[in-house]
Amino acid sequence: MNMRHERISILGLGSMGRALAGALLDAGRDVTVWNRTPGKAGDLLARGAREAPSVAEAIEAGDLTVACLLDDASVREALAPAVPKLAGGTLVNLTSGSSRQARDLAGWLEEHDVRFLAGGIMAVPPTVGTDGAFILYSGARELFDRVAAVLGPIGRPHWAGEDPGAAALYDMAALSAMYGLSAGADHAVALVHADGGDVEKFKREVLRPWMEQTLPIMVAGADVRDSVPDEYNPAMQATGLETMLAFSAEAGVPDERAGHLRASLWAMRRAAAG
Ligand code: FVH
Repeated sequence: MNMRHERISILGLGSMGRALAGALLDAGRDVTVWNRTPGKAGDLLARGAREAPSVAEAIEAGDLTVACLLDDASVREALAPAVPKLAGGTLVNLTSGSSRQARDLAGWLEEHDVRFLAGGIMAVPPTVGTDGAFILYSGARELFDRVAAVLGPIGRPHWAGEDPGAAALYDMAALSAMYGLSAGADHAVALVHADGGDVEKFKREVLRPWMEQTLPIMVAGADVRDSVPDEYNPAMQATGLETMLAFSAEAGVPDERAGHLRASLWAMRRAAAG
C-alpha cells in the first residue's frame, strides 16, 4: 500500500488540530476529524475533510489516528471509551505532556494492542507545514519510518529515539527555553514602555539584532553545572542582574515579570561561588 494514501483521523480541532488537518488536506491526504465540541471543523469540510461524530467512528475511519488535545488527561478521557477500536491500529499522540505521561500512555496502549508513537510539535499553528516546522517522534523506528511518510506535510519528521518519553522530554525542554526567551522579551518591552521609550523602535533596532547575535551563544553555553566561561565573569553578571532587578522595580514593572532575571541571578551566584 502507498503510505501516502493512508487515511488519517485527527482527534482535536483546537488551533493546532485544525492547522494539522489543513496541512494534510493541502497535501492531498484523506482526513477525518473529530472534536469533543462539534461544529469546529469550519472550512476543513469544504476542503475535503470528513467529520466523525464520535472518537470510535473517527478511529474506524482512519488507518492512522492522530491525537492533538489539550493535555494528557484529555487524551485519556477521549480514548478510554474507544480504545478497543484502536486494537491492531496505530495512534500518534501530538498532545504536549511529560515524558512519564508518554511512557505511561505507551504502556496502556500496548496492553490494548495499539502501536504507538509519541510526538512533540516544534511549530505553532501558522508555521505548521512550513520549512521551519519539525515534529519530534519517539517509539519503534520502523513505525516512525511509516508514519514519517504519512505525516511529512505537517513538518519535517525527526526521530528522538525508541524510548516513548524521548519526544516529550525534548519538547518540554525546548518549550521551557522558548518561554524563558519569551518572558525575557516581554520584560524588556515592559521596561522600555515603563521608562517612556519607543517600544517598536527598540524591538526593531535593538532587541531583534541582539537576540539574533546572542541566541547561538546561549544555546552553546547552556550547561547543567551553571559553569560560566571566564570571559563571562559570573560575579560581574550577578552585579548586572541585581542592577536590572532594582531598575525594573523602580520602573514599576511587576516583580512577577522579572522571574527570569532571578533564575539567572541564582545561577550566576552559584557559578561565582565555584
Ligand atoms: N498552539 C500552539 O502554539 C502549541 C504549539 C506546540 C504544541 N501545542 C500543543 O498542542 C496541543 C493542542 O493545542 P491547541 O493549540 O490545539 O489547543 P486548543 O486550541 O486549546 O485546543 C484544545 C483541544 O483539546 C480539546 N479538549 C480539551 N479537553 C478535552 C477533553 N477532556 N476531551 C476531549 N477533548 C478535549 C478541545 O476540545 P473542545 O474544547 O473544542 O471541545 C480542543 O480541541 C496542546 O497539547 C498544546 O500544548 C500547541
